[in-house]
Amino acid sequence: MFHTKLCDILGIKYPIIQGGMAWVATAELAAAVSNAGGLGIIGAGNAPASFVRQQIRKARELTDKPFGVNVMLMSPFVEEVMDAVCEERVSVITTGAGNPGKYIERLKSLDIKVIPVVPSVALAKRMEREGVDAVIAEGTESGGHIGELTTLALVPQVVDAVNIPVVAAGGIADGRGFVAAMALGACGVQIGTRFICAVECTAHENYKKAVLQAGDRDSVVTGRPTGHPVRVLKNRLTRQFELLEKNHAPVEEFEKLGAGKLKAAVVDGDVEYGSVMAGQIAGLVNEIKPAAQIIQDILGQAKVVIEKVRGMI
Ligand code: TUI
Repeated sequence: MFHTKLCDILGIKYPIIQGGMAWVATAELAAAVSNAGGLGIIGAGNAPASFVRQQIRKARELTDKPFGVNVMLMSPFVEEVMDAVCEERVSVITTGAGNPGKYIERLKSLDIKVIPVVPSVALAKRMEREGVDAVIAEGTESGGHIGELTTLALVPQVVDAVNIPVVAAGGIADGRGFVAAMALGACGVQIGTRFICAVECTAHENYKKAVLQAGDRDSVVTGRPTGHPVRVLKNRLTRQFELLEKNHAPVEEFEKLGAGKLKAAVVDGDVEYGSVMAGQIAGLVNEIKPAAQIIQDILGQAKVVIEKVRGMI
């Protein structure tokens, strides 16, 4: 059911990639998603290579299925993290927050699949030319660092512009979103926010509760003046960001306020003054359940949705 080209390329059962959320996407979550037939991803975020290496080894103990690492290209440790994923020969690398061009040749020579997140048609085309295996077209509905286009506008335009598989991301958390992504021409989906509320996700319970309680309008985009906008759930920290914006504060002030705040929320559970990154679809996430159940529910709903649409013809 729902076998696509992406499944063949990655050696997975279902075309569902778990978002590589920094601090949230640990070995435990990645292994659970991979064991359930999707592609689990370890989020490297801003962590040093030693942490990423330890997470890869832990994931290998928890699953014999393929899994990947998301390399955040703005990380101060990006070079050593790339060395580590190459040495460890992980199956797949997804990248975020930049252009992975200079790493592609080396990764490909080691037979590591490369799937960058792209926020535009231009970057998708460039990545295809440089030999990546697929792209993730991520809409502005997503949590964390975002581009400007919505998933509904971005995905079909990227699909028409490239000949490699396109994975849709941003605002997808159930079977309706899954089918919508396929209708736009995607070969798979990347799902982040829904997996925050997986049983196996090691994020602090306060973080999970914040996502469970969030409604449709509870996320906001901070840091636009820095050129690196980030979608997070509204709290005391986002009000401080709003003040900086109102006062046209220098970029350094934004950076100072944001430093260490994601870890504070995810690891320490400070959901008032921490950065609670989550997508607009958080309002649809109302239950903590095992990753395998999340995936099976999405696929089951997708089947029902397709039957319903068929009945309209
Ligand atoms: O990367 C993400 N989401 C993230 S990264 C992150 S850590 C962070 N924290 C604070 C500030 C910035 C990062 C939290 N969430 N998603 C994938 C993504 N990639 N979204 C947007 C992009 C992107 C943007 C520009 C990808 C490529 C790009 O290219 C610019 C260029 O150089 O061409």
